[in-house]
Amino acid sequence: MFDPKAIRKDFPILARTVHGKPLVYLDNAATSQKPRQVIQTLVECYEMYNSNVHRGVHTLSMEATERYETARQKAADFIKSPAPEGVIFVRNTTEAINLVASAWATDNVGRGDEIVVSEMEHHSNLVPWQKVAAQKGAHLKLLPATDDGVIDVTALDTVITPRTKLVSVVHVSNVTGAVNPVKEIGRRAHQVGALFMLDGAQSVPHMPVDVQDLDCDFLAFSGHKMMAPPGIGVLYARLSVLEKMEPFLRGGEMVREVWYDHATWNDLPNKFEAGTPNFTDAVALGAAIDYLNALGMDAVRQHEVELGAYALKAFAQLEEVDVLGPKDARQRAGLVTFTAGDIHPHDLGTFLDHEGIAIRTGHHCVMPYHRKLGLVATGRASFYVYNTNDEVDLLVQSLKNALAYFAHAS
Ligand code: C6P
Repeated sequence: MFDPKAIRKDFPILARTVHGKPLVYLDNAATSQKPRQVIQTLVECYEMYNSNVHRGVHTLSMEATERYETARQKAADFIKSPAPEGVIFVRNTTEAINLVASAWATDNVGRGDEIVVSEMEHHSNLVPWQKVAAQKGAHLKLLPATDDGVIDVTALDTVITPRTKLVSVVHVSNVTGAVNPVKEIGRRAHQVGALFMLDGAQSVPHMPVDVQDLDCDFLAFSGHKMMAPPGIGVLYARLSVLEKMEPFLRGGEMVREVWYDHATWNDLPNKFEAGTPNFTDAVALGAAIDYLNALGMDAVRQHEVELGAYALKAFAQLEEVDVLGPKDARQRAGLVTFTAGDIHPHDLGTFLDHEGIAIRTGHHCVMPYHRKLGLVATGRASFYVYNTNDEVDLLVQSLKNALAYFAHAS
């Protein structure tokens, strides 16, 4: 049985206090906490087999290499990649998207071509494409969002055209929480011969994600949002696409043979992993995946839908609080972005922090969409496997206290 109270015991940090109150950690969309099993994996790595991978014939190097490649297989299985070579280890979602914007777009986007994103993209899936568009003389086009904060599929046929080379959208919005209709978007992209990329930063940690079922050509995600350390992430790519791409970075390990004036490239995935990779954190990502698999991703998703529904219902009772995104908890991930009357989100964040509650406040690196909604900043509570209804109750009670406090203060 899925038991968040038992799960909490695996996360040492959840036992600490903040300002004398038990920590209520509701900033999981920014980064998640780490279970003992992941922390222990890192300790074991440094204490037992730390050594460079793919470079040594000695025992430690071979042990490290074996564990690094096992982690790749685990990541591949987690997203149902048909082959481990389709998993490129990178630092994070941002680097994964930049890899595609650099290595793929350089040779595949030309003057007058189109790149399509949505208007709710994180800066990581917008700013790299602005550069590609400017350099290549291409057009960056936007899929609009509905009033409910979901990518509007009625716009697909007009925005995505035969000139479109790539459609890259956020699977789950880190602002509206919407689970976007990505299969439909991908179908339309492929219909016009474009490639289809998903920003999976907020989906892969929270729900089953199957790259074959979604039929995406690229998928980017970050380890630190799914219980692994920061500094390790994944770019999944379809092998047939990856094979035709030039390398992203050049240097050691990505080469097969080097002469003074030229070089040839290593096989996949090494071709895209120049320099010593972050093998320790990759192994820890493998441990995080083991942890999530033991819980079961269907159960993780179910828990967050229930928690989200519970939070939406509680928030609905607060008159001054407006929640962004779909009304139906099944159409959204376990995160709730909101405004609370006239209280500036930063003041609210500070007030809640004094209650031991960590939420994120600001534009969440999605400035243009906030601007479009006429908002400068919002508050966001985001959940994970260890959060409970009791914590939602504490959040709601503290929100009520904040509303009363700031009403009195003004
Ligand atoms: N969003 C948030 O608090 P990195 O930083 O590369 O691991 O992830 C970037 C990123 C890309 N896409 C989406 C949808 C994201 O949510 C994020 C990270 C965090 O919402 C930090 S800004």
